[in-house]
Amino acid sequence: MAAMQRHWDIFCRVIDNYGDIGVCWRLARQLVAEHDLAVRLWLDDPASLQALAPDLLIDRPTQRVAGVEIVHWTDDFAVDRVADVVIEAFACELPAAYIAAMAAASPKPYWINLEYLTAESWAESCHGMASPHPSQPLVKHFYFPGFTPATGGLLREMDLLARRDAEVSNRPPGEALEISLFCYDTAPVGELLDILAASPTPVSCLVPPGKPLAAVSAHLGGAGPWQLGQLRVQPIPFLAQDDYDRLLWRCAINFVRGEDSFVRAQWAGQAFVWQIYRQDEKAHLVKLEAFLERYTAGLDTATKAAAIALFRAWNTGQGLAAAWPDFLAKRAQLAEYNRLWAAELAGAADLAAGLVKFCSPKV
Ligand code: TRH
Repeated sequence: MAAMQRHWDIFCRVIDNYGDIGVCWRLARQLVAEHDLAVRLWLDDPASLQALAPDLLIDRPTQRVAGVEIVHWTDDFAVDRVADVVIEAFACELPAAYIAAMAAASPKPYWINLEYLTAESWAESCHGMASPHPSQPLVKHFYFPGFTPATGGLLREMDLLARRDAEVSNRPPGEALEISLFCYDTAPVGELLDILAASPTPVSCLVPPGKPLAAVSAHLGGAGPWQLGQLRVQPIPFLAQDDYDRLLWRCAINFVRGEDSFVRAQWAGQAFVWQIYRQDEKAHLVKLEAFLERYTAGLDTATKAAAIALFRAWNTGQGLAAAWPDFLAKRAQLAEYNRLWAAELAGAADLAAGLVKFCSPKV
């Protein structure tokens, strides 16, 4: 590794939820652990990271966790040094003083805008695109995560699938069908619970705090846990990111949302249902269809129809009761397919490795 690329600054603003920091924290840890880089994570809302990284102390201006230097990004931001690679996560807008310092630096740092994940094909043509700064001698590059080798790939730790397989092979089969429920409060959660409550066999539904638990409480009343016939609905704590992975490996069906949990469910190799982050004018439904087209391309007709129907029902609130029985019946086929899907995706370079390569001096 050339010395000039050792220092990376990642800037992250939390818009809402945990996706922005979820992605940045995962990336930062991986750059340290697998690429031996010195990474600073500038974060405007440390409390949101504490949920995913319980070792973090929210009242510290700066601290080191998992080898990453975490700096509270406040309004009185001052530049001490410019990194060799600067990641602006999700167009969060770097401080003007930092941009000026980048412009004055020699050599100029690599400046990357890390974009949101989409399965739409335009991500391939936009990936890597250069955007010269209007007034400074700087060029920013757009880095698009994605599902094909022509994009920036997906976040995946080097040993992730091996760790998953080792843990799954040691696990005794449980009595109940385990379901994890991470969703927005706009999902048809009440309808799902009613369907599950009619199950003739035991079902355990594990619900993290925040919007998922709020939606469950709104439907069932009280704070839980709840027992409804064969259905047990169990509130669980918000888990550290690595423990959340283990939960996804363990559950037979994972409801996930947004960006990062959606990707983790794909690595988990279990059946999953994705609730996409809502956008104005239903733009998210176009993204959903783009993913469904890519993801279900290798499925047999019946399993494909079952997956598509459930994803659409979960995202539109229409048709859940009709879609659920087929999805449930196909969950073993979906799990098997998802393991192959994960293995195929893992054949491409992971996002962190791709970024390191992208930001290496071209000789
Ligand atoms: O929280 P999200 O809804 O984040 C969203 C999306 O990223 C969306 O695209 C973005 O625009 C918006 O935020 C601002 O869902 P996501 O992306 O799955 O992020 C959740 C993170 O929380 C992910 O890193 C997994 C982690 N997590 C845990 O670490 N432990 C837990 O117990 C749970 C439930 C999640």
